[in-house]
Amino acid sequence: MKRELFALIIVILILVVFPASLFAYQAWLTSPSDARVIALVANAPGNGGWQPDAIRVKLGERVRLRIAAPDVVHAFEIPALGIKVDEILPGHVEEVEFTATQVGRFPFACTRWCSADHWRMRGVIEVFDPANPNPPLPTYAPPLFQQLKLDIDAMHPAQNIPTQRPSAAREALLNLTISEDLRLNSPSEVFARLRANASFGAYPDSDVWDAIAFAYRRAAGDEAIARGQALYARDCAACHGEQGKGNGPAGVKLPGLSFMHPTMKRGPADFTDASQMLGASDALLQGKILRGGMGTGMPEWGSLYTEREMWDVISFIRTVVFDYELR
Ligand code: HEC
Ligand SMILES: [Cu+2]
Repeated sequence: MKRELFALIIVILILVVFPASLFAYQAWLTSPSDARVIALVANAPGNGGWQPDAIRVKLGERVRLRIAAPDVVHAFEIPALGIKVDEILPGHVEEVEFTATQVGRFPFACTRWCSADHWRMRGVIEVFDPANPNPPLPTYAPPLFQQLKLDIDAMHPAQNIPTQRPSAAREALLNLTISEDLRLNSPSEVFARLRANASFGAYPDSDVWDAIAFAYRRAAGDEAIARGQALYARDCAACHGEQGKGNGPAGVKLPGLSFMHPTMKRGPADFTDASQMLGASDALLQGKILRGGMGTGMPEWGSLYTEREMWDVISFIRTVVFDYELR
């Protein structure tokens, strides 16, 4: 009997106490005591924005951000490090911990529309190496619009405009093959090439446009379009409007194109305007999104978005003029 009790105690030790102590040891290893606590206050830009908006961290340092949102609901993200806090409620404090394993400048941003100026709510975390305080600057491949020497501030009227909204589903019945480069050419240029191509001669303009819509949809892929839709809703709709009409509440007072071209309209771009959108290549749209609108009020997204995110959101913007009949 005594032996059995002894054996039972051993079994309990192995099954319960040992794993529990391992767990406790791990928790101790990652205990907050070794992290540097940095208090970060999230206020809408009109109330002071991020405070501080520049944070310097030593390479290898463990950091615990303690984020408070005094005014309204905010969110926090460092896209390049994959760190995010989806919601910081007024009066609450959210914490997020990470180790700075990489030297560089990592922009962070609020990802919740908190005010008309929300998109200005950005800051930067700089990770430096005390042993090597002036590392050589990294070199980047120039973006497509620079390689192509596109003037992204020029107007880009389409030479060819369809009379009805091109439909990818209608084209699926015809199954025409297009080999033009959809990233480098505008849809209007693709149309001109196809019209000049004898093998399309028998088809009316509307069929050629449907084929172009179908080609754009297939080149993007429905998953990219869905990802782009989520980004658009989060980051763009407040200015460009839910339906892309350029009528979002946060955009009404912005100078828009009138800043550079005095006769043009104010406010954000209207993505339903085929006369401009079909004249823009994806490369041109990417340039605008990457760099921003230089005085028009269009923010830059190059420091926050990955290249894939930019193409994703462009794929979604195309659905405003092209009917992909997505469900
Ligand atoms: C703060 C308001 C605002 C936000 C947010 C915003 N935009 Fe804009 N956007 C503008 C304004 C203003 C313009 C300049 C007007 C124009 O080009 O017709 C513009 C222009 C553009 C253009 C250029 C269109 C063209 O025909 O050359 C693109 C593309 C664009 N925005 C995409 C986006 C995307 C994608 C997002 C989200 C990631 C976004 N915008 C977020 C205000 C905004
Ligand atoms: Cu915000």
